[in-house]
Amino acid sequence: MDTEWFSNWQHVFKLDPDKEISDEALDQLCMSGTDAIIIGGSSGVTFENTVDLLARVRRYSVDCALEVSTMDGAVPGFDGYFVPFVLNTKEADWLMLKQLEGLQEYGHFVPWEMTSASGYIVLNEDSTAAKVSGANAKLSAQEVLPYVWMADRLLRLPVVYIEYSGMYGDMSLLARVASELQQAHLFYGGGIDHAEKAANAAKHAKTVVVGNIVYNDLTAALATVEAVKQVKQSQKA
Ligand code: 1GP
Repeated sequence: MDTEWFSNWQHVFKLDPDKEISDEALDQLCMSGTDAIIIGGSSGVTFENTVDLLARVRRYSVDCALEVSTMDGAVPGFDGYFVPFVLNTKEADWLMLKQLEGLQEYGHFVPWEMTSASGYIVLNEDSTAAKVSGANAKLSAQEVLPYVWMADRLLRLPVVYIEYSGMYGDMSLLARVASELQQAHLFYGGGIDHAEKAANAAKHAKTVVVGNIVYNDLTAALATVEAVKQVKQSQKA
């Protein structure tokens, strides 16, 4: 059963603290009807740029979560925290050791009830996320499924995140993953630069994450909110 603090999120904008965003653009994103802003990035994340972006998003009532990918960027005051575990990495650092280091240092301060492990399956081998984390991203659908079973059924992680960062993913694979999940909440992110792509992802993922297009085409980014909401509404009917 999906009763986590992020259960109701259908659409999310992911903002990179290492990238510039104007007050006007941020205002439109936070007022767009999206369910949350996730702050996170694969490189250049610091305490300062994370605090700065959090403070700016805090002017709005929208939920704001942190994806904790570096100890430097571990900032208090968010509504929730995702700790990513890259399931298809070859490096123990990204599977568990960095997270463990974080707990050794800050474990006593973790707000556990709003902190969730996020089981990432990184599927775009050219993405920074894949390169930084040493992910074995070239996987067939058949090869992805055991990762999904491990995350969802063995480890019982609350989140499975299908991550194509920078590239629109295989929607038939996403559909297959969705149909296999027994309890985890499915996030999809990657290459959504158009309302239609957002709508297609929303047919399968519980939460659709829109990242980079925010910086390249704000109008297209904003249109994804309504597209996702419409699909979710029709699924309810
Ligand atoms: C990245 O999944 C997110 O972590 C979103 O991907 O930047 O390609 O939209 P994009």
